[in-house]
Order: sequence, then structure tokens, then C-alpha cells
Amino acid sequence: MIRTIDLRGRDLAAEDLTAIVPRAPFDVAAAARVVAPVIDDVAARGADALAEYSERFDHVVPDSFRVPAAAIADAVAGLDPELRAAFEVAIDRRRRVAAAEGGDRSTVVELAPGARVGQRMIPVSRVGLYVPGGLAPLSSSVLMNVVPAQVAGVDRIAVASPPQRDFGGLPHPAVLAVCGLLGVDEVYAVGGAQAIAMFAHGVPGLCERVDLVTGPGNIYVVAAKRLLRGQVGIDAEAGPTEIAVLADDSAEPAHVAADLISQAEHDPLAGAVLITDAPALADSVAAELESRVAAAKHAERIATALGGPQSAMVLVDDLAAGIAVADAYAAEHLEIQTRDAASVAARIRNAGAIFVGAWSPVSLGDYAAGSTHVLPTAGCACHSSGLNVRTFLKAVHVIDYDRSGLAEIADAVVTFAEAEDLPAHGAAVSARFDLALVEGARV
Ligand code: HSO
Ligand code: ZN
Repeated sequence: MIRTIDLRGRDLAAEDLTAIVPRAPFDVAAAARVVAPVIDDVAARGADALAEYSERFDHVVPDSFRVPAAAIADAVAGLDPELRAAFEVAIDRRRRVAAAEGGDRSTVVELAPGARVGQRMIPVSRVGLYVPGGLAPLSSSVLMNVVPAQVAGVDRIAVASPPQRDFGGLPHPAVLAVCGLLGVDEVYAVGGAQAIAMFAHGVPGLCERVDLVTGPGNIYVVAAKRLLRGQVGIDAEAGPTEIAVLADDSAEPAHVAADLISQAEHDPLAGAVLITDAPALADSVAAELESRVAAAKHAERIATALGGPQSAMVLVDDLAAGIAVADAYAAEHLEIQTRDAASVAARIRNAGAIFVGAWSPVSLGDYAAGSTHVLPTAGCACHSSGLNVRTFLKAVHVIDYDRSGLAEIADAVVTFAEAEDLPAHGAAVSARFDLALVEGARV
């Protein structure tokens, strides 16, 4: 079901390791051609266009795109107590971790007497958070988006999630319930590219435009984000989910198989990769996969994901080679199931999130570890971070020089500006001192 790629005995330094395990085809450019007219239409016709696309794509038109406060309150009131407790512990843990993510909010460096440069971290004022409906409406994504925005100090938070035909055109009740528990009252029953267009352009009489859009979504949501980036801030282009497991012969095959399956469950395009220096472990994991997939509720989706070119068991000579492969793959989620897992984890450079040892499965992080599950996919972990408090903060430099501070550096600015043939730049500095000379003062 899952293919094996044998890298043993090969000179990995001579290979392009990023090509070893490809991602599933995910043609955002093609999707962008489909959604471009949708975006233009929402910009031109507002709520009328939303109704048309809701009918076409979600097969239901909500009575009101803005979810009434009573529907959110009802969703909270109707929560099963056990589910409510699970939501609450997950929110609490994510909040406690988020509290440490903003870093030192403001700094000032005094470079010379009278020459200060500060950095103020200022929250974005208004954000639009997208929560997918799709194969499974992800109520956990509500808290993964909202909590860091709240901790950052964002004033106005709007959430959009597709209307569900089974729930009278409202978003899934679990999505509404988490909004309610978090105190978010601006919620829209709008999905897909239309939702991103609504956030980016605003819809008169319904939704004011936002400054930043975050959150995962299907390929049409990703395409809309790509097209609207610049008009609105965008967190990332999230592709299908991925898991890589770096394991040695100390790993428990049943656990490795269960973890690979857990992410394959999301999507036929999901990637599941085992990297190991223990061929016997790979054999046992393959056997476990056979039996576990057959018994899984979403067996077909899982089998497609595991059988796709984006999934593989990669055999390597040793853990150093395994680390090189894992770094090149730059998984959204990377589990380390080896002896001394913490020190192996410390040697990883590229992963969206690292799950250390036998007791830290990815699905813990999906819900309740306290970490984010909105993570870079498709190898973007080599340059990007998961959604966190800093996503919602802007760093603003504050330049505060006095006369003597500017005088001390004036020559450097004038010289630099002349070298760029931009003498008016230099003059903006020297003019201040020319004037001072006229007044009889010296620099
Ligand atoms: N694994 C997904 C997040 C998720 N899993 C939500 C379950 N619910 C992407 O990181
Ligand atoms: Zn998941």
C-alpha cells in the first residue's frame, strides 16, 4: 500500500533530497483561474454574489450570512459536557502557550547619545479567520486561529465558516460553540473563496473589510488567498496535511502506523512519510498499516493517501542521513520516535512542528497539546512558521534621534546618498545643519 524508497548505500550529499518524496499534485494556479471571477463578483455584487455561490458550492443559502448571536449561544448551550470540557482544556493550553509567543513586545536600542531606535509590536486591528467545512468541519481550527489573535490584542475578530445544509445553513454547531466559548460574536456562514473575498473587499451592509486573513482551507481558499495577497494580509498558503516520522528500531510499529494513518485520514492528498534506519521496523509498520487501514472508518481516503506518490517509507543508513532527509522534506508535522528523541529533535532545522518521543503524537498537537495546528506545508517549513501570536503583530520601528544624534551620523547619510545618486536624500539631512549655520550655530 505504501511504497518504499531505499536510500541505503547512496551518497546523499550528491542527491537532491528535496525531490525524494514529492508532494501530491496541488495546482493552485488552476484553482486561481476558477476563483478569480468569484472574487471579482463578490467585490462587485456583494451579498447577492455570496448567495449565488453559497447555493452553487454549499447547496444552501443561509437566512442570514451573519450568524445571529442566539445561534452561537444555542450552540454553546447545546454542547455535550464532555465535549465542552475538551474544548475548554484545549483553549486553556493554547492560551498558556500563546502567552509566551509574543516575545518582548517593545525594545529600544540607544546607538549613540541622542540616537534611539525602538521597535513597537502593534496588533493588527481587524482580522478575518477562516475555518474550513469540507470533509470534516474543524472546530479545533477555531481556537487555533482565535486564541493567538486574542492574545496578540487584535481588537476585532471575525470568523467565517461554510454554511451546512444539515444545520439549516449555519456553520457546524461545534464551530459556533467554540466561537461562543471564546467570546467571538462576529461569525459568518460563508465558505470558500467567497469568504476570503468578503474579508478582503468587505461587503456593504454585511462585513467590513479586514486587514489580515488567516486559517487553513481547501484549494479554492488557498487560491483566493494567493490572488488577494497584497490587498489584504495573508498568513500562508496551506496545502494538504503531512506527517513525517523519523524512527529507529526502538519505535513501536503500531504507534508509528497509527500516527501515519491519523493524518492520512484528512485527505486523499495527505502525505505520510516514515524515515528510518531500521528495515525491520519498516516491515512491521507496513504490516500494521494493512490491518489498521482496513479497520479504519475512512479507509478509502486513508488508503488513497498512503498509496499516493506523496507517501513513502524511506530507508536510510543511519540517523544522520534520516535527519538530512527530514530537513529536506520539511514536514508540516515531524515526529521523532528514536532513542534519545530530544537530542535528535534538537538537530532538526526544518519542520512546522516537532513531536518528541513516544508520547507526543501529532493528533495531540491537532487538538490539545497547547501548540498550533496551523502549520506550514509543502516544504514551506524551511522558511515559515506556524500561526502564532506574532502572526497578528506588526513590528514598527520608531526612530527618535535628537540634534546631536543626527549630527554625528549626518556625513554617513550624505555620503551614502551621493553614492546612490540621490543627493536630495542627503540634502534632507544637511539642510538642517545649513540652517543652523545661518543662525550662527555650529553642528
Ligand atoms: N492535522 C491538521 C489539523 C487538524 N487535525 C484539525 C484535526 N483537526 C493540520 O495540522
Ligand atoms: Zn489532523
